[in-house]
Amino acid sequence: MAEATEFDVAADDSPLAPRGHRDYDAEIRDLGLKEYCDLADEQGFAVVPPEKVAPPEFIERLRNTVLRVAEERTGQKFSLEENGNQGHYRTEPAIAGQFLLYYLLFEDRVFEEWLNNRTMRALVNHYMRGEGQLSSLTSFVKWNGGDYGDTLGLHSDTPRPVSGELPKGCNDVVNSALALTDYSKEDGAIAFVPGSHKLCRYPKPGEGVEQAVAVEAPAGSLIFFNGNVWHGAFPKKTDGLRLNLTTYCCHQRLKTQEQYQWFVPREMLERNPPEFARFLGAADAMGWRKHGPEITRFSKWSDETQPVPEEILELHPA
Ligand SMILES: O=C(O)CCC(=O)C(=O)O
Ligand SMILES: [Fe+2]
Repeated sequence: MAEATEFDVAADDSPLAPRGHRDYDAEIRDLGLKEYCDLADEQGFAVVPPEKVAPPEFIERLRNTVLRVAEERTGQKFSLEENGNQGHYRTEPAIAGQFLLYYLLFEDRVFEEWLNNRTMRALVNHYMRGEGQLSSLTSFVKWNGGDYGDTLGLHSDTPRPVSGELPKGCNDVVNSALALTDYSKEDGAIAFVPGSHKLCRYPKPGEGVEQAVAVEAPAGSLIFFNGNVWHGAFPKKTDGLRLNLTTYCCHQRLKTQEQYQWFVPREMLERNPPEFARFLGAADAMGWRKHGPEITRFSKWSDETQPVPEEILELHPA
């Protein structure tokens, strides 16, 4: 073995090395989430039960708000017992029996309350050592006939690197579906191939279908999964809606799917804890224009437990 030199990288350069600002593992222990992290490490996903996530009234508020946004965007009436209709809301992927409601954060205060959810944030922090940011906040609205075909739509969520190999630490992205209706196989539950995250590659078409399992879980459960695990959904064969709120997060060094960084209103930053600003990339200097990196401005805020300074707030729309 070559002798260490002063140019060697830090001894502990594992993806889970503690680079963050807080003790994220203590947070996991305090919230009683260790067993779910162990499960997620082993299977690639874990289902956190409703009582560890949010009160039923909060889930109901979220569900009602998602239904309201669905009505506003489609021009159609929605109820949980009836099948949906995309109406004039044109988005992709265009799949019969389902659509996605994108970019929900700015639709209602309930979504920013969700982003402060301790359980979800502790899991994201644990897997990304505090370096996670919101990439997209969406709802999958699905009804009878929603179907990804024979492959169950199995895929990994991690963006594909040039090499085709997904990161072994599995933490470039993490995702979670907060079930807003009960999930069962017949109702088009999310499907996972347990352990597939360890292969660190995408599935070939049709691969993994035989091993796929359905998540059967009551509304209010948080289905948390890492970016490498193969997942899709079983066909929805029953009438009525399957609803969720999907919080897709990526490492701060990656591009987000939806635009938040400069678009978060100042008022929203002021009324939320400072960690919220960091989670939204609201103090991320990258993406500069003629003023360059503005190092002095951005270096004013290096500790996410401290209030966001005026120098950064003033960059956000009033
Ligand atoms: O529930 C589904 O239809 C699939 C969800 C999915 O692929 C995702 O949230 O990344
Ligand atoms: Fe996915």
